[in-house]
Amino acid sequence: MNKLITIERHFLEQQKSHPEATGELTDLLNDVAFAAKLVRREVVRAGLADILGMAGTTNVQGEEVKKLDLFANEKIINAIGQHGRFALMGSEENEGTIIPPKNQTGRYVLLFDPLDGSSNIDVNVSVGTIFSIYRLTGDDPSQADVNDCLQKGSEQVAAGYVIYGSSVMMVYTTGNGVHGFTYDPTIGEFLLSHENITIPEQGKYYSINEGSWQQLHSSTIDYINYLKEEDKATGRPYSTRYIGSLVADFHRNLLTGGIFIYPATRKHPDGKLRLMYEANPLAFICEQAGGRATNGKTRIMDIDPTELHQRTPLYIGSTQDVLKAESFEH
Ligand code: P6P
Repeated sequence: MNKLITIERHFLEQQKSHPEATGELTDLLNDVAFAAKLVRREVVRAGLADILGMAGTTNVQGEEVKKLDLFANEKIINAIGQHGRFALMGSEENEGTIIPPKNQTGRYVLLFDPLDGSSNIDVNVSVGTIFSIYRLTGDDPSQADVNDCLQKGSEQVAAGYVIYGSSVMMVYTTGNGVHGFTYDPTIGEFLLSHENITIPEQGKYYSINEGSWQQLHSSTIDYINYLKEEDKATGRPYSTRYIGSLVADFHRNLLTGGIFIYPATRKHPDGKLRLMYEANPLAFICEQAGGRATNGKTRIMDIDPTELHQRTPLYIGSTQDVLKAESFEH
């Protein structure tokens, strides 16, 4: 029988393992969980609420913005910004940094992708919210600027994601392991369902868009062909699993083992995925679960950021699988 532990209770328990904690991070995480409940409410009824379809605008990525992207972005900014705990925010949907509605008083920075994989919303495929939290680099919140958003992933104090799927789950880490919570709509709470998630050392799934075959570099093609060869001793051939929704693909591989790759391609020479609010938070979670995350050569969380929306190739998942993939890249 699962102990009925809410995510708020779990945040508090985690705080107790940090004697120096002031409780501020706990408050931030509670704000994020609350925002997740607001987004969930709309996502799960998207087909009914006439909020499907293009909002007719495009985001900084030049991608069509669906109404739910816009909604999720606004909800997160307002639901979290109103308490003044964050001095600054950065979102996939906003070109520049966001100063929360309340004046800059908090000592933290929130970077997030409000609704990743949103192109899947209309066909009822899982989508997700990804978040990453840093401390300000200086002491004066009113002086916070974009440089506070450009810290290495290794400086994150917390990271997580919400997956809006067959059930809605929130998964997070503060550096003390990875913990998953399943939303119970009958009580409106995220309840602990996956304590101390660890990723298998090696998996049997690989996730890559094989439709980009013509754009892949030969080293990536060689690795994928290696995975397709028959060799029981090394658990091959692997099975391919690619949903086209990063959070959904990552979450499956986190629980079952495997590797997700969005490599450098001819169309995306720096990869497609974003370092600050996609690769870094998932890398923090993956490493805390015992996995590995690199750009094919360098640890994701060691990359020195230069731009808020910069892209990176991403090899993430079971340690043995990522190491094997890297061996083809050298
Ligand atoms: P492709 C969704 O648009 C997304 O940002 C990620 O969620 C997903 O992993 C990736 O792009 C899919 O990209 O080029 O395979 O369609």
